[in-house]
Amino acid sequence: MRLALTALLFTAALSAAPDDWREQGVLNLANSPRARLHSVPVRAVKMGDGFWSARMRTNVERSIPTMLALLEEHGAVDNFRRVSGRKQVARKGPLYTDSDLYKWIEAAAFVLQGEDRPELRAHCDRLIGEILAAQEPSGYLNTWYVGDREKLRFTEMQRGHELYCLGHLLQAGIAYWRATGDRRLLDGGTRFADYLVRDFGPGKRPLLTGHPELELALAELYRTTGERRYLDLAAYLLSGVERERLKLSGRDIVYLFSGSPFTSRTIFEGHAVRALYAASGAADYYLETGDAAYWRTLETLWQDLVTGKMYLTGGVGSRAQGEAFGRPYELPNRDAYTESCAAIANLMFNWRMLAATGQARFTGVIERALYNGINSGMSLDGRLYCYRNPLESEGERIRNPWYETTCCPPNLERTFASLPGYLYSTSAEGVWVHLYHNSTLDWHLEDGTPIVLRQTTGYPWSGEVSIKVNPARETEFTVFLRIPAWAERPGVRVNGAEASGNPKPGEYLALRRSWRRDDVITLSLDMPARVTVAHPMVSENFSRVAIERGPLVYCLEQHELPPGVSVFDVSIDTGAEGLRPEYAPELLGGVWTIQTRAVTGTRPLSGQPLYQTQAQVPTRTRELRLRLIPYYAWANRGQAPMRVWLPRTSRP
Ligand code: FUB
Ligand code: ZN
Repeated sequence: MRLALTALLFTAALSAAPDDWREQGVLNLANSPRARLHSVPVRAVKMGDGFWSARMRTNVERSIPTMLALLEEHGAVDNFRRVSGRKQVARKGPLYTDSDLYKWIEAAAFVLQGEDRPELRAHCDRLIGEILAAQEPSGYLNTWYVGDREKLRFTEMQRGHELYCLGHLLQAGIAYWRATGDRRLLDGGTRFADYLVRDFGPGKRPLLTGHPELELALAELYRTTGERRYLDLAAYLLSGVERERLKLSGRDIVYLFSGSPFTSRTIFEGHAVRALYAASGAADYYLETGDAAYWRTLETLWQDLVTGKMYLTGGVGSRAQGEAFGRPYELPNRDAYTESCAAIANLMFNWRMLAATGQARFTGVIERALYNGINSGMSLDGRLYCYRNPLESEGERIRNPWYETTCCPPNLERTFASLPGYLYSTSAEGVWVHLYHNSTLDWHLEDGTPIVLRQTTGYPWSGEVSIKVNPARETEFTVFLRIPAWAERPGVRVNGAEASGNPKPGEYLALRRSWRRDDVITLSLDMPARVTVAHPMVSENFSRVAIERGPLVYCLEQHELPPGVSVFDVSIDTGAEGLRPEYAPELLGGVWTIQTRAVTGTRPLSGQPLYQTQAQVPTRTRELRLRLIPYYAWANRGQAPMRVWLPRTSRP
């Protein structure tokens, strides 16, 4: 009764405020009972010049337009025209191509949430028309299960992707509504969701997300409409109650990360993207319900992830076989699967965990994945994409404009386009600063007081951050400032005086006071290059080191070595003066490199036997100087061997 009343009030509030679409962020957590933090709208954050705005400009000017041309060329739009009868063509591509177009629209929608781009909007409007023209009166919409394949609908749920595509349709529809107030695509997706609610579930036909994704989309649809039935459908999918009706085997259950109660899970296993999308949906469910069993599972899984299954880059998925998680500490570098979508899913999962708690350990993972394992996924010119993001390479081709399974490129595009929505949050106590970048937040505190936060920084190259706090009137509230876990001696000052409270690495510093116009917070993060070692059970990295600086992981690319010297025969000298950050304005769009001394053998690798006695190993080495580049920027000067984890010289 109480729930029904809440839902009623929520719906009423929505219909009373038709402009709500302008207020909603990456997630609309405004009414989520277990969300401590609430997203701010993407449009409330204007990015200033800097690291991410350069990337975002390339995204909107190159990646998004070229990807639309490729989607057209490969038939992703024609597949809809074929179903609507607008074009007589064969269906092209694998059975999940609809989702690629939906993700592209979502990317465009995030751009439109921040700025007017009439041409981009016109493309979206045209595509929405094409998509909706293919929708059946029942609400069903999928370009694969038509014609001869119609009889297979909802019979191939392990592999079918019907629900995965619907999840992306809903997310695109919601993002486009939040961009423009235009509900057409959202209403189309909702019609399909209603079709499911009507015909599937306990006592009706069974349903399973062979590829989780619909769960999180349904939670967001609930947040958008206030209609409880969508959250209930997500709960049903997460409950795994249908495993017997669908005769699922243990292998399916592991691989799909669905088909058993989410709350029975104790480890991340199986297909990495599926598992992390499922966990994201489960976190959404927790944010709406506070179900303690869900929270216990989410915590257990998070620990499993960060203690043994996540790469230094924030990438996940160790095995090509099944695109799957491996055992704990199974983190091969060259064979790392680390799909771009999996790193993005890692961000999505941690964003929800952060919203629930306000704990910086989740933001640390977000930042790690974003700057490294996600960022590496798109070339600097915005036209090529990585599907895999390994930490070592012999120089094989890694970046392509298009993949037969092209899930990653539009996923990267929607992530970059939505970035302003990840910098700040609000809570009942005040405002949170998660990520550092030149930007202006123009929003309000949760008591309604308008506030502008102006952030100035050279992050991630420099650790100096200044934030001007401008509430419309003097108001007491807290500014939560994230102190990255790697920061050794963080300094925080307010109006020039040392801030009260102890800034602890890996936590948020709560700065509570009566804030007045033009109060200034300064944050100083020392950013030396640092030497990172892996747990001894990560056998590949035994007696190797990786170099990091600030949020960035570094690597050695063959281009940095003289002829005849291989990245596989270099040990670096990490001694006190061994690592020197240096700015290279002409390199890779302008990056800070790490200069280091190193040693290499004097015999070419190709002439060396597979095995030899220790005594036969030549002892002569030669010294060289080299520079490491940020990992995200590798494979932008043509293909070349690359290594993140490097042997360290034993030379004194
Ligand atoms: O199955 C659709 C997409 O293809 C998944 O999200 C990716 O991991 C890849 O398997
Ligand atoms: Zn992908």
